[in-house]
Amino acid sequence: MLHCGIVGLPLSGKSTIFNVITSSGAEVKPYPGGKTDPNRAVVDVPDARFARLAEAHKPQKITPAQVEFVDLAGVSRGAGKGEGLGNAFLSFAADADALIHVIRCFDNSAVMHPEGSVDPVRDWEILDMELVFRDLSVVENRMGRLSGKKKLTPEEEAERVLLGRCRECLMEELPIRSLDLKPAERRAIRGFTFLTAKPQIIVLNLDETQADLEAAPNAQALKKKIEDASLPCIQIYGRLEMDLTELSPEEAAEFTEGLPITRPGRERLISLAYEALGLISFFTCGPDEVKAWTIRDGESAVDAAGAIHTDLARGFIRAQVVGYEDYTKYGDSYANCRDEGVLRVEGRDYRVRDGDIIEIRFNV
Ligand SMILES: Nc1nc2c(ncn2[C@@H]2O[C@H](COP(=O)(O)OP(=O)(O)O)[C@@H](O)[C@H]2O)c(=O)[nH]1
Ligand SMILES: [Mg+2]
Repeated sequence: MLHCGIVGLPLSGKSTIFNVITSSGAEVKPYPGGKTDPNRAVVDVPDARFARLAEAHKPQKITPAQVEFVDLAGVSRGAGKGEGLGNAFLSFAADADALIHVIRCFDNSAVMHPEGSVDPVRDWEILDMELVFRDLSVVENRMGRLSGKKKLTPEEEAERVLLGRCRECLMEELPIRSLDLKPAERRAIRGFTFLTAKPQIIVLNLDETQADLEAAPNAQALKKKIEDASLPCIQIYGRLEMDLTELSPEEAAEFTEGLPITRPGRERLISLAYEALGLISFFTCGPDEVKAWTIRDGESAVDAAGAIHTDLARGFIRAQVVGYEDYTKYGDSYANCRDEGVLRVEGRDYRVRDGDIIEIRFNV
């Protein structure tokens, strides 16, 4: 399952956004393992195709794709070096597949700002710097340990060179994400769980009085920053959208008139996280269960089999595949699709497409 950690300065609206994402009653599942943690929630991925397939099959069980969100403690200026980011923060943030960075644009004198004024560009940079400092201290720790050794193994020597590149990048205040690393190099540093190596999604938390970014404080610099950062970025009306979750769609429409809210913030954010991470869904459909599975775009039929069960990858023979459009066009039935000639038999290297309905034939 995809894990997203929500980061940002104190009082930027992290908990508000977390509530927007998780407050839509039906989709929220209790945290697996029985533990309840008010700062963590598992949410169904909204997907109209999946809903339609479930409706057509009426299976005993429906299992949508899910994403976990964690509302992390606020990061203050200086936290990345001085007293540290805190163990709870680090253990969750290090675990995350992506960081959702909430930046305060709303200007409301009733809500204090830790820096004394509202400036989204400054806040954005403060948070990024704290992540850079933390990663830098991890790099220096490890390099210090390596340089204390008399002789390095070839692997350690390669690691030292690679960490040197990471350090150089961080010293320039750039995220490790911006380094052009080979897949093997990425794997080699995975264990350090660098926070600046994680994909980041920017959430600009606006007030209902701010019809667009133009109305945000320091708007011109903010627009430039968004362009330069080239990160996925969305605008959410945190508090307003949280209030909307309690209203009927008709009532909600009244409140959002004139605001660029076409889909609920929850849906937009989850879809964006999927996109930013290069994830796609494929489906398995039957009378027992209709299930959505998450894999990376570019993965093959045998990877898809492995996502279902290691046995299916090990004993993979072939995959029967129909695209979503064809499947629904021909009555949600493999038999019909076969008759119509749209059911394909694919080998292990077939590149799975978003929305494919797949059945794996295997033998173990
Ligand atoms: N006016 C306004 N207030 C907001 C908005 N988002 C959050 N707040 C308020 O700001 C305060 C801090 O929000 P919270 O989500 O707890 O921030 P956190 O510390 O980052 O988790 C709360 O009183 C929220 O009601 C917003 O979009 N507009
Ligand atoms: Mg909070």
